[in-house]
Amino acid sequence: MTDTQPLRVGMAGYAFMGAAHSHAWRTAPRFFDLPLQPQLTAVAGRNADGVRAAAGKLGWESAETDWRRLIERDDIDLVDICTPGDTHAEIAVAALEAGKHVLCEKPLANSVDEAERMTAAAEAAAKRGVFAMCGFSYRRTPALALAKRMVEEGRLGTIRHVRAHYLQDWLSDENAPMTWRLDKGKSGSGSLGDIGAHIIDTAQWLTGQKIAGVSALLETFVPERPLAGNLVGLGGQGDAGAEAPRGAVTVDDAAIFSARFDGGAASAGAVGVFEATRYALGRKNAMRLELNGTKGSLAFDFEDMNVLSFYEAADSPDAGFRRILVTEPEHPYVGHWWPTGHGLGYEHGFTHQVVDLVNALAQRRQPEPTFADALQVQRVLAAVESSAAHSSQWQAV
Ligand code: SOE
Repeated sequence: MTDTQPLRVGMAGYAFMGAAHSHAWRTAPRFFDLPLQPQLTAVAGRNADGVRAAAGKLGWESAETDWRRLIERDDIDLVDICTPGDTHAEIAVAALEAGKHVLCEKPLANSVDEAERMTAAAEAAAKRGVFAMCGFSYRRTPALALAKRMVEEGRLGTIRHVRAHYLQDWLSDENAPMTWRLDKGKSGSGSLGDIGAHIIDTAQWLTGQKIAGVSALLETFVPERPLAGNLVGLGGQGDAGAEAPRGAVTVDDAAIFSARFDGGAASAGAVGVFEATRYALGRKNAMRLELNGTKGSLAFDFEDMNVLSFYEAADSPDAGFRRILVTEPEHPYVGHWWPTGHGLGYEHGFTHQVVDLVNALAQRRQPEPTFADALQVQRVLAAVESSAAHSSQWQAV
């Protein structure tokens, strides 16, 4: 450990994302030379026993039962928001106005209005050297960071097609119990905002183009689900059984939409097809992206996350797609970990997110994605919902 200046972190929430972020705060300084030393100062959660247990298990120095304590305490420099979307705006705006940096999980908010307020607070705070970032961590998956590098180098030429699917299956069983992710008041939307937000952000980031309009449909296959006692994680605690009382699902189970991109710096905008679902039986976390350009194509599947497939028109006709194993020291982030071929996992994207955030803060530079980037994603989510509510009519973003 070096004696660099501390970055004292207060985290709100301690479930799946809280565990992933805690791992990242603990691990980043052990594999990367950081200009600031993250300290896990406090974790906040409403349940006193639960948050104290989480502090011990996840390595936090203290526990608070109210997120407002993270704002009040003068020994916290950054608030990390790992709670459901209905609390993001209140916590982020309060933290920024109190002069604390913010890392906020995706999606940024549960509405465009909230996202706009958060972005305004972030832009005002940035003028005071206080910065905010949204946690679209897939940008820090080495294979996707390599894809971004290749697109920027022009290896694909002009992007014509974006094909983006995020396939999970944890709701395929109609008796899988209710969870906060199925309650619009808590989560804002279902598959659309939870996993659709990832493919929207990643597609816009990779192409350098923004989605300008969509035509969409949303589907809720199972309108009611068993209420179970201990609702945590993705699908609650096991199958509550068909006889349990059932509650209304108020969000989408699946989102499907076509999109037109604005072209960014390129001449003509790309066109895209997007799908996000929790019913793709057998697909566990298959975030799949394919870009087709005039000079090449790239393909990625998170279920094979150390590989990037690349097709180059200049290759010989029988070359086909190359399978790039993204584990070489010259690949993004990889050289800090294991020897070539050993591979990285889901959690490494969160650690790389901390590394890039800490480096930006030390250089007093705006980290990315910004809240404005995340607001653009929120606008696409809203356009999808609007189109789906009006017979899939074309909806400008
Ligand atoms: C559930 O769909 C989930 O945990 C998302 O909420 C995360 O953002 C994604 O990284 C994995 O799947």
